[in-house]
Amino acid sequence: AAGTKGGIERTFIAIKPDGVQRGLVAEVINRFERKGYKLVGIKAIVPSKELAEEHYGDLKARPFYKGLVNYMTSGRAPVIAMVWEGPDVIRQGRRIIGATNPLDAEPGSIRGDYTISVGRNAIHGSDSFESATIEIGLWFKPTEVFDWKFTHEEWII
Ligand code: 3AN
Repeated sequence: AAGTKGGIERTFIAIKPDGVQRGLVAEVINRFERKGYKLVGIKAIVPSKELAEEHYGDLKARPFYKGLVNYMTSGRAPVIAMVWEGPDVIRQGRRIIGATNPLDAEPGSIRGDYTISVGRNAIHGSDSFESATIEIGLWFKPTEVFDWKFTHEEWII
């Protein structure tokens, strides 16, 4: 399950091939981890055309759709697909990432700090509870997402 709406949520965050090529993997993980969110799933994957098309299904009519799918599936670099968990992580994740167009993204956000092009904006984050649920199910098998506790949630035995 993607989590409970309004409480502990899960969201799908993906470092796209340009973000991987830019060497931003550790930087992205650090920003979510230092905030206090929990990494419950992670893998490198070159998505199939089917997966990329389904993931971006709502953008099918847009002129950049075909180029977007080609770039996600090119294999020039993999996508780093992640599931992050924690309070309000869907909305907070979007804030950490910044606006879709990097030229509108606030300094301090990932896109605001590292990117300049809307077509190469380094990272994806689910924009709602509904899309988080769908996207986690698309990119991850249930056995690839883990329940675990921080030491501050549970004593070490
Ligand atoms: P977000 O990624 O912030 O949720 P969406 O869902 O509107 O934004 O767009 C998905 C992806 O499509 C963007 N991350 C970007 O890579 C690409 N994209 C969006 N708008 C454009 C555009 N005008 N030109 C090229 N690519 C775009």
